[in-house]
Amino acid sequence: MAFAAAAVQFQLSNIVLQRTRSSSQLVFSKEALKHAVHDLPDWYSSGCWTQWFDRDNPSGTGDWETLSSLLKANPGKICTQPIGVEAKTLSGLTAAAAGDVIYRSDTTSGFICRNKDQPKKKWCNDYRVRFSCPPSFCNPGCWTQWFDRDNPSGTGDWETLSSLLKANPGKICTQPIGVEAKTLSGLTAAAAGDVIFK
Ligand SMILES: [Ca+2]
Ligand SMILES: [Ca+2]
Repeated sequence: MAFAAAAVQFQLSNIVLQRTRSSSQLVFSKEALKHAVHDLPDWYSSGCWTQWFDRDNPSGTGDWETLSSLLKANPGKICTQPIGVEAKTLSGLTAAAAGDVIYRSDTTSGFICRNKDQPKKKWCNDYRVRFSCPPSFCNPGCWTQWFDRDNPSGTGDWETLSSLLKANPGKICTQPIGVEAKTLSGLTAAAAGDVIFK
């Protein structure tokens, strides 16, 4: 979490810096920055954290919790392009608190602590890692196939969710987040000139 927030903060200060250098006055309004900072928690919380992973022990050359090996060992459980990474010792300490020198801790490598980097020939602690992932990974959406169960010959064309669910068990989620309707020829209701009841 700290990692992603720091990255954004860095980006924001970069923009300000660029503006200051290229012109004599700060073009960015205080209001815009306030909004950017205000929106940050929402933007951030729209992602999600994976579970914690601990695949290696420091007994070899170090504790290698690399993204590539974790992805291979846990298909579908980690996004391929995380937006943040967090590592803690099994007892819950950050690397800084544990006093370890960390070789890598980023969203492309994952986390690596090498024994040879540690002072006084001590080993790395044993770490577990987790990644934060973008909303597209956390809440994957999808469209069902198209359904056409009724004809307008009776009182109209009734493609109700309840009857479609009954006729197609397992093919539609019970609480869809969207619905789309088109005529069999592919027109929207507006284009077809129909008045829709619901
Ligand atoms: Ca480990
Ligand atoms: Ca129909």
